[in-house]
Amino acid sequence: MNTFFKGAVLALALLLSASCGQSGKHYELGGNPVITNIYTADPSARVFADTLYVYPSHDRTDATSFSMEDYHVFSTVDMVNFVDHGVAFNPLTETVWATEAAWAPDCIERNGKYYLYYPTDKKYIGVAVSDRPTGPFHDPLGHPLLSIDSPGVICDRDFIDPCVFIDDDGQAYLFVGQNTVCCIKLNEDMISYDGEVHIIEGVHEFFEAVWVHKYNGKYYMSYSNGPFFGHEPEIAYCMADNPLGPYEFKGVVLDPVNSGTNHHSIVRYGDDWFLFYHTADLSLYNLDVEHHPELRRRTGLRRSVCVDRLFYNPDGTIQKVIPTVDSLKIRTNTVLK
Ligand code: FUB
Repeated sequence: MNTFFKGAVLALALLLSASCGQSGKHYELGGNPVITNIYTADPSARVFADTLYVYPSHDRTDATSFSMEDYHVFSTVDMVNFVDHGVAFNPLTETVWATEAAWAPDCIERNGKYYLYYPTDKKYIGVAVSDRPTGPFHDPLGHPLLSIDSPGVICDRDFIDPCVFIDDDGQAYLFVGQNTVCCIKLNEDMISYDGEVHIIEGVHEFFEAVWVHKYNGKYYMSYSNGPFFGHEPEIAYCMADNPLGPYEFKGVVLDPVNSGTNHHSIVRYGDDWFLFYHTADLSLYNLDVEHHPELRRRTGLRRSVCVDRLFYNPDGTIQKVIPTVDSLKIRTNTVLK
Protein backbone atom coordinates (compact mmCIF):
# COMPACT_ATOMS: atom_id res chain seq x y z
CA MET A 1 0.00 0.00 0.00
CA ASN A 2 1.59 3.33 -0.95
CA THR A 3 1.84 6.15 1.56
CA PHE A 4 -0.85 8.28 -0.09
CA PHE A 5 -3.34 5.39 -0.11
CA LYS A 6 -2.54 4.51 3.53
CA GLY A 7 -3.09 8.16 4.49
CA ALA A 8 -6.41 8.26 2.67
CA VAL A 9 -7.62 5.06 4.39
CA LEU A 10 -6.58 6.42 7.81
CA ALA A 11 -8.33 9.74 7.16
CA LEU A 12 -11.52 7.91 6.11
CA ALA A 13 -11.41 5.71 9.23
CA LEU A 14 -10.95 8.78 11.45
CA LEU A 15 -13.79 10.58 9.70
CA LEU A 16 -16.11 7.59 10.14
CA SER A 17 -15.27 7.19 13.82
CA ALA A 18 -15.67 10.93 14.40
CA SER A 19 -19.11 11.01 12.79
CA CYS A 20 -20.50 7.74 14.15
CA GLY A 21 -19.06 7.25 17.64
CA GLN A 22 -16.32 4.68 18.05
CA SER A 23 -16.53 2.33 15.09
CA GLY A 24 -16.05 -1.32 15.99
CA LYS A 25 -18.04 -0.67 19.14
CA HIS A 26 -21.38 -2.16 20.12
CA TYR A 27 -23.54 -0.71 22.87
CA GLU A 28 -25.83 -2.69 25.19
CA LEU A 29 -29.09 -0.91 25.94
CA GLY A 30 -30.24 -0.39 29.53
CA GLY A 31 -34.04 -0.41 29.25
CA ASN A 32 -36.70 2.18 28.41
CA PRO A 33 -37.37 4.99 28.92
CA VAL A 34 -33.80 6.25 28.85
CA ILE A 35 -34.56 9.76 30.15
CA THR A 36 -36.50 9.80 33.40
CA ASN A 37 -35.47 12.94 35.32
CA ILE A 38 -37.85 15.15 33.31
CA TYR A 39 -40.45 14.44 30.65
CA THR A 40 -38.99 14.57 27.14
CA ALA A 41 -40.31 13.92 23.64
CA ASP A 42 -39.49 14.24 19.92
CA PRO A 43 -35.86 13.08 20.31
CA SER A 44 -33.35 14.13 17.66
CA ALA A 45 -30.26 12.01 18.31
CA ARG A 46 -26.90 13.15 16.89
CA VAL A 47 -23.34 11.87 17.23
CA PHE A 48 -20.60 14.49 17.60
CA ALA A 49 -17.11 13.02 18.06
CA ASP A 50 -17.51 9.99 20.36
CA THR A 51 -20.63 11.18 22.16
CA LEU A 52 -24.28 10.73 21.33
CA TYR A 53 -26.45 13.76 22.09
CA VAL A 54 -30.23 13.89 22.33
CA TYR A 55 -32.12 17.10 21.55
CA PRO A 56 -35.71 16.54 22.72
CA SER A 57 -38.74 18.66 23.41
CA HIS A 58 -39.18 19.29 27.13
CA ASP A 59 -42.70 18.29 28.18
CA ARG A 60 -43.83 20.22 31.24
CA THR A 61 -44.93 18.25 34.28
CA ASP A 62 -47.87 20.67 34.79
CA ALA A 63 -48.89 20.79 31.10
CA THR A 64 -52.50 20.93 29.97
CA SER A 65 -51.42 21.51 26.36
CA PHE A 66 -48.19 21.29 24.32
CA SER A 67 -46.86 24.39 26.12
CA MET A 68 -43.16 23.58 25.99
CA GLU A 69 -40.75 26.45 26.66
CA ASP A 70 -37.12 25.36 26.66
CA TYR A 71 -34.62 22.81 25.43
CA HIS A 72 -32.42 20.56 27.57
CA VAL A 73 -29.57 18.65 25.91
CA PHE A 74 -28.68 15.11 26.98
CA SER A 75 -25.55 13.11 26.23
CA THR A 76 -24.39 9.54 26.56
CA VAL A 77 -21.24 7.59 25.86
CA ASP A 78 -22.67 4.18 26.74
CA MET A 79 -26.35 4.29 25.65
CA VAL A 80 -27.39 3.55 29.25
CA ASN A 81 -26.57 6.69 31.25
CA PHE A 82 -27.99 9.87 29.73
CA VAL A 83 -26.63 13.06 31.31
CA ASP A 84 -28.92 16.10 31.47
CA HIS A 85 -26.83 19.22 30.67
CA GLY A 86 -29.68 21.49 31.70
CA VAL A 87 -31.40 24.23 29.73
CA ALA A 88 -29.38 24.95 26.59
CA PHE A 89 -31.81 27.44 25.07
CA ASN A 90 -35.17 29.03 25.81
CA PRO A 91 -36.54 30.69 22.66
CA LEU A 92 -39.37 32.33 24.58
CA THR A 93 -36.95 34.34 26.75
CA GLU A 94 -33.86 34.40 24.53
CA THR A 95 -35.35 35.59 21.25
CA VAL A 96 -37.39 38.74 20.65
CA TRP A 97 -39.92 37.01 18.39
CA ALA A 98 -40.92 33.58 19.79
CA THR A 99 -43.90 33.56 22.14
CA GLU A 100 -45.02 29.93 22.65
CA ALA A 101 -44.80 26.26 21.73
CA ALA A 102 -41.09 25.40 21.62
CA TRP A 103 -41.59 22.01 20.00
CA ALA A 104 -39.40 19.37 18.36
CA PRO A 105 -35.84 20.63 17.67
CA ASP A 106 -32.83 19.26 15.79
CA CYS A 107 -29.10 20.06 15.89
CA ILE A 108 -26.10 19.67 13.60
CA GLU A 109 -22.41 20.56 13.66
CA ARG A 110 -20.60 22.50 10.94
CA ASN A 111 -17.08 23.97 11.09
CA GLY A 112 -16.90 23.59 14.87
CA LYS A 113 -20.22 25.34 15.54
CA TYR A 114 -23.50 23.72 16.56
CA TYR A 115 -26.78 24.83 15.00
CA LEU A 116 -30.07 24.18 16.78
CA TYR A 117 -33.18 24.39 14.56
CA TYR A 118 -36.46 24.70 16.42
CA PRO A 119 -40.12 25.56 15.79
CA THR A 120 -42.17 28.02 17.82
CA ASP A 121 -45.65 29.49 17.67
CA LYS A 122 -46.61 26.66 15.27
CA LYS A 123 -45.42 28.91 12.42
CA TYR A 124 -41.76 29.90 12.88
CA ILE A 125 -38.52 27.95 12.41
CA GLY A 126 -35.58 29.49 14.25
CA VAL A 127 -31.89 28.72 14.32
CA ALA A 128 -29.62 29.14 17.35
CA VAL A 129 -25.84 28.75 17.46
CA SER A 130 -23.34 27.54 20.05
CA ASP A 131 -19.67 26.66 20.28
CA ARG A 132 -20.64 23.50 22.15
CA PRO A 133 -23.19 20.74 21.49
CA THR A 134 -24.64 21.31 24.96
CA GLY A 135 -25.05 25.05 24.51
CA PRO A 136 -25.69 27.70 25.61
CA PHE A 137 -27.20 28.59 22.22
CA HIS A 138 -28.05 32.11 21.07
CA ASP A 139 -30.16 33.58 18.28
CA PRO A 140 -27.81 35.03 15.62
CA LEU A 141 -30.55 36.47 13.41
CA GLY A 142 -33.06 38.28 15.62
CA HIS A 143 -35.85 36.79 13.49
CA PRO A 144 -36.98 33.33 12.34
CA LEU A 145 -34.98 31.61 9.60
CA LEU A 146 -38.19 30.51 7.89
CA SER A 147 -41.89 30.87 8.56
CA ILE A 148 -45.23 29.61 7.35
CA ASP A 149 -45.52 32.86 5.36
CA SER A 150 -42.14 32.59 3.61
CA PRO A 151 -42.46 32.58 -0.21
CA GLY A 152 -42.79 29.03 -1.55
CA VAL A 153 -43.83 27.38 1.73
CA ILE A 154 -46.87 25.10 1.51
CA CYS A 155 -48.43 24.37 4.91
CA ASP A 156 -52.12 24.00 5.72
CA ARG A 157 -51.52 23.11 9.36
CA ASP A 158 -48.67 23.68 11.84
CA PHE A 159 -45.26 24.64 10.44
CA ILE A 160 -43.13 22.53 12.79
CA ASP A 161 -40.60 19.73 13.23
CA PRO A 162 -37.39 20.84 11.45
CA CYS A 163 -34.85 18.14 10.54
CA VAL A 164 -31.40 19.09 9.28
CA PHE A 165 -29.31 16.83 7.06
CA ILE A 166 -25.84 17.39 5.58
CA ASP A 167 -25.06 15.27 2.54
CA ASP A 168 -21.62 13.86 1.72
CA ASP A 169 -21.02 16.70 -0.77
CA GLY A 170 -21.46 19.24 2.06
CA GLN A 171 -24.88 20.53 1.03
CA ALA A 172 -27.13 21.07 4.05
CA TYR A 173 -30.89 20.61 3.82
CA LEU A 174 -33.62 21.61 6.26
CA PHE A 175 -36.82 19.56 6.00
CA VAL A 176 -39.90 20.83 7.84
CA GLY A 177 -43.67 20.87 7.98
CA GLN A 178 -46.93 19.16 8.73
CA ASN A 179 -49.01 17.47 5.99
CA THR A 180 -46.50 18.67 3.34
CA VAL A 181 -42.71 18.28 3.53
CA CYS A 182 -40.98 21.55 2.63
CA CYS A 183 -37.21 21.71 2.20
CA ILE A 184 -34.67 24.51 1.92
CA LYS A 185 -31.02 24.21 0.98
CA LEU A 186 -29.03 25.95 3.70
CA ASN A 187 -26.07 28.10 2.79
CA GLU A 188 -22.59 27.32 4.14
CA ASP A 189 -23.26 29.66 7.10
CA MET A 190 -26.20 27.42 8.18
CA ILE A 191 -28.28 30.48 9.14
CA SER A 192 -29.49 31.50 5.66
CA TYR A 193 -30.74 29.74 2.52
CA ASP A 194 -30.90 30.29 -1.22
CA GLY A 195 -34.54 31.47 -1.15
CA GLU A 196 -36.07 28.47 -2.86
CA VAL A 197 -38.50 26.13 -1.07
CA HIS A 198 -38.67 22.59 -2.46
CA ILE A 199 -41.81 20.50 -1.97
CA ILE A 200 -40.98 16.83 -1.46
CA GLU A 201 -43.02 14.33 -3.49
CA GLY A 202 -43.95 10.72 -2.69
CA VAL A 203 -44.15 10.90 1.11
CA HIS A 204 -47.13 8.58 1.53
CA GLU A 205 -49.56 9.66 4.30
CA PHE A 206 -47.11 12.23 5.69
CA PHE A 207 -48.28 14.01 8.83
CA GLU A 208 -45.28 15.29 10.85
CA ALA A 209 -41.89 14.49 12.43
CA VAL A 210 -39.84 14.23 9.24
CA TRP A 211 -36.35 12.73 9.64
CA VAL A 212 -33.80 12.20 6.85
CA HIS A 213 -30.75 9.97 7.00
CA LYS A 214 -28.51 8.20 4.52
CA TYR A 215 -27.47 4.54 4.43
CA ASN A 216 -25.49 2.80 1.70
CA GLY A 217 -25.97 5.69 -0.73
CA LYS A 218 -29.77 5.82 -0.35
CA TYR A 219 -31.81 8.58 1.29
CA TYR A 220 -34.39 7.57 3.89
CA MET A 221 -37.24 9.87 4.86
CA SER A 222 -39.08 8.63 7.95
CA TYR A 223 -42.03 10.39 9.55
CA SER A 224 -45.19 10.08 11.58
CA ASN A 225 -48.27 9.28 9.51
CA GLY A 226 -51.89 9.46 10.68
CA PRO A 227 -54.00 10.33 12.54
CA PHE A 228 -56.07 11.25 9.49
CA PHE A 229 -55.57 8.08 7.49
CA GLY A 230 -57.78 5.64 9.40
CA HIS A 231 -55.14 4.47 11.87
CA GLU A 232 -53.09 5.74 14.81
CA PRO A 233 -49.79 7.41 13.86
CA GLU A 234 -47.02 5.01 12.86
CA ILE A 235 -43.43 5.87 11.99
CA ALA A 236 -43.36 5.13 8.27
CA TYR A 237 -40.53 5.57 5.81
CA CYS A 238 -39.77 5.97 2.15
CA MET A 239 -36.54 5.94 0.14
CA ALA A 240 -35.01 7.95 -2.69
CA ASP A 241 -31.83 8.34 -4.75
CA ASN A 242 -31.78 12.09 -4.12
CA PRO A 243 -32.41 14.02 -0.86
CA LEU A 244 -35.09 16.09 -2.60
CA GLY A 245 -36.85 12.95 -3.85
CA PRO A 246 -39.08 11.79 -5.34
CA TYR A 247 -39.45 9.26 -2.52
CA GLU A 248 -41.02 5.82 -2.69
CA PHE A 249 -42.97 4.41 0.25
CA LYS A 250 -41.36 1.34 1.83
CA GLY A 251 -43.13 0.51 5.08
CA VAL A 252 -43.48 1.04 8.81
CA VAL A 253 -40.55 1.35 11.25
CA LEU A 254 -42.56 1.71 14.46
CA ASP A 255 -46.17 0.88 15.27
CA PRO A 256 -48.35 3.43 17.11
CA VAL A 257 -47.15 4.18 20.63
CA ASN A 258 -49.28 5.00 23.69
CA SER A 259 -48.64 8.77 23.69
CA GLY A 260 -50.91 9.70 20.76
CA THR A 261 -48.07 11.45 18.95
CA ASN A 262 -45.27 9.41 17.42
CA HIS A 263 -41.90 11.11 16.77
CA HIS A 264 -38.45 9.59 16.31
CA SER A 265 -34.93 9.83 14.93
CA ILE A 266 -32.62 7.25 13.35
CA VAL A 267 -28.90 7.37 14.09
CA ARG A 268 -25.77 5.25 13.81
CA TYR A 269 -23.62 5.06 16.94
CA GLY A 270 -20.57 2.81 16.93
CA ASP A 271 -21.39 -0.06 14.60
CA ASP A 272 -25.11 -0.13 15.36
CA TRP A 273 -28.18 1.77 14.26
CA PHE A 274 -30.77 3.02 16.72
CA LEU A 275 -34.32 4.34 16.71
CA PHE A 276 -35.05 7.03 19.30
CA TYR A 277 -38.74 7.68 19.94
CA HIS A 278 -41.06 8.53 22.80
CA THR A 279 -43.82 6.82 24.75
CA ALA A 280 -46.13 7.72 27.63
CA ASP A 281 -45.13 4.68 29.71
CA LEU A 282 -43.55 6.68 32.53
CA SER A 283 -46.40 9.18 32.86
CA LEU A 284 -48.98 6.40 32.65
CA TYR A 285 -47.31 4.94 35.72
CA ASN A 286 -46.74 8.28 37.46
CA LEU A 287 -50.28 9.50 36.88
CA ASP A 288 -51.76 6.18 37.99
CA VAL A 289 -54.42 6.17 35.29
CA GLU A 290 -55.57 2.75 36.40
CA HIS A 291 -57.18 4.36 39.45
CA HIS A 292 -57.67 7.83 37.92
CA PRO A 293 -58.82 7.23 34.31
CA GLU A 294 -59.68 10.94 33.98
CA LEU A 295 -55.91 11.65 33.89
CA ARG A 296 -55.30 9.53 30.78
CA ARG A 297 -55.43 12.40 28.28
CA ARG A 298 -52.66 14.16 30.17
CA THR A 299 -50.19 11.33 29.61
CA GLY A 300 -49.79 12.28 25.96
CA LEU A 301 -48.43 15.62 27.16
CA ARG A 302 -45.83 13.94 29.41
CA ARG A 303 -43.73 11.76 27.20
CA SER A 304 -40.40 10.04 27.76
CA VAL A 305 -37.56 9.34 25.34
CA CYS A 306 -36.80 5.70 24.53
CA VAL A 307 -34.30 3.94 22.29
CA ASP A 308 -34.16 0.56 20.60
CA ARG A 309 -31.91 -1.05 18.05
CA LEU A 310 -32.80 -0.74 14.36
CA PHE A 311 -31.87 -3.32 11.72
CA TYR A 312 -31.73 -3.17 7.93
CA ASN A 313 -32.57 -6.04 5.60
CA PRO A 314 -29.94 -7.00 3.00
CA ASP A 315 -31.88 -5.01 0.35
CA GLY A 316 -31.64 -1.83 2.47
CA THR A 317 -35.23 -1.83 3.73
CA ILE A 318 -35.74 -1.36 7.48
CA GLN A 319 -37.09 -4.01 9.83
CA LYS A 320 -39.90 -2.93 12.12
CA VAL A 321 -38.60 -2.00 15.58
CA ILE A 322 -40.22 -3.76 18.52
CA PRO A 323 -40.23 -1.36 21.51
CA THR A 324 -38.83 -2.68 24.77
CA VAL A 325 -40.19 -1.48 28.10
CA ASP A 326 -38.41 -1.78 31.43
CA SER A 327 -41.22 -1.85 33.97
CA LEU A 328 -38.79 -2.01 36.89
CA LYS A 329 -37.08 1.16 35.68
CA ILE A 330 -40.46 2.85 35.41
CA ARG A 331 -41.45 1.77 38.93
CA THR A 332 -38.23 3.16 40.40
CA ASN A 333 -38.56 6.54 38.67
CA THR A 334 -41.71 7.97 40.14
CA VAL A 335 -40.44 11.44 41.00
CA LEU A 336 -42.63 13.19 38.47
CA LYS A 337 -46.08 12.62 40.03
O1 FUB B 1 -44.16 17.77 20.79
C1 FUB B 1 -45.05 18.60 20.09
C2 FUB B 1 -45.41 17.99 18.80
O2 FUB B 1 -45.98 16.69 19.02
C3 FUB B 1 -44.26 17.71 17.87
O3 FUB B 1 -43.81 18.85 17.22
C4 FUB B 1 -44.87 16.70 17.00
O4 FUB B 1 -43.97 16.01 16.17
C5 FUB B 1 -45.55 15.80 18.01
O5 FUB B 1 -44.66 14.88 18.59
